[in-house]
Amino acid sequence: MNEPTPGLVLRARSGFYDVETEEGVVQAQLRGRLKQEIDEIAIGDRVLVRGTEGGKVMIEAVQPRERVLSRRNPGREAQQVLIANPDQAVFVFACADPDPNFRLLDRLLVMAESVAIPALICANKVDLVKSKSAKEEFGEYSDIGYPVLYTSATKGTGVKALRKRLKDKISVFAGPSGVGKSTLLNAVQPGLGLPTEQVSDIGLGAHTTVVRELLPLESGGYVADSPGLRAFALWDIEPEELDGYMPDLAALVGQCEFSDCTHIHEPECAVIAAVEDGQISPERYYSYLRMREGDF
Ligand SMILES: Nc1nc2c(ncn2[C@@H]2O[C@H](COP(=O)(O)OP(=O)(O)OP(=O)(O)O)[C@@H](O)[C@H]2O)c(=O)[nH]1
Ligand SMILES: [Mg+2]
Ligand SMILES: [Zn+2]
Repeated sequence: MNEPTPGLVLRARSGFYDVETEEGVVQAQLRGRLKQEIDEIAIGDRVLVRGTEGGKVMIEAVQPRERVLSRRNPGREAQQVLIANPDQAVFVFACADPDPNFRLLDRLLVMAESVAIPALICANKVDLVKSKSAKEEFGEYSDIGYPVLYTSATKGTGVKALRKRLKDKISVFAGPSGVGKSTLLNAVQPGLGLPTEQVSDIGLGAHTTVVRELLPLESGGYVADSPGLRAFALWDIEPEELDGYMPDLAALVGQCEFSDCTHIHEPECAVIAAVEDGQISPERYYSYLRMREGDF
């Protein structure tokens, strides 16, 4: 590895990085000079590495990021990059046990839209409910234009379709604790050996690492499991921008009487009219109102 070699950062911990290259995974350090130029390297970063005479492997350059998922770092001004260059977010919710929290799903979808990360919804644990009722609950999101997969990680339902969706992409899994994210990933790739039924750190201290590593998939692509992503920690959205990040509302705002319409009380509001005639679901509108009021 005497020439600069391209690689992908799979893991980052205290100054050492596992970088996947065509010669395998190497452990690399950041060059001193680079350390001053960039604050941190995140999983998903594409880098150039090169071996030194001393036998170390150094990261020599970091490619510009296409997109990032970051969160506000509590107590600090800076954003913490959770994952660089994700191709999609997979939001996993259970059809039951725990019951789906659509307010949280709506917040996660808005967050993904705001950073231009395509979202895929997984309605897991379909084995616990009637398939008709699962479709009634989650089908609304297909109508809005989001792909929805109905899966059972324990029965194997929909796992093949999910595997196909993950192929050759960097995907980050998120959703409440206990919905089956880790079980699903283990089903997608037996042997991954992700611990399940862990006590999640959702709601606990602000310093828990949310996304730890990128796991290579045999069929191509990478996944990052996460122990409960808290939407509010990722929030960086102005109230006036919100309607633009909800596709069902965004399609209509041009028809509101006032260009600065809040869609809360104005006359001749196309959004309110659409809620009244059933074109926009009351649930989604309720999510909008809650987010608009800053309630996360
Ligand atoms: N019935 C049923 N149970 C499931 C399914 N998927 C997962 N489970 C169970 O749900 C529980 C939680 O699964 P996990 O995979 O640990 O959930 P998680 O989303 O990774 O949870 P955190 O890591 O805490 O965020 C386990 O007991 C699983 O066996 C499913 O499709 N159907
Ligand atoms: Mg888990
Ligand atoms: Zn309006």
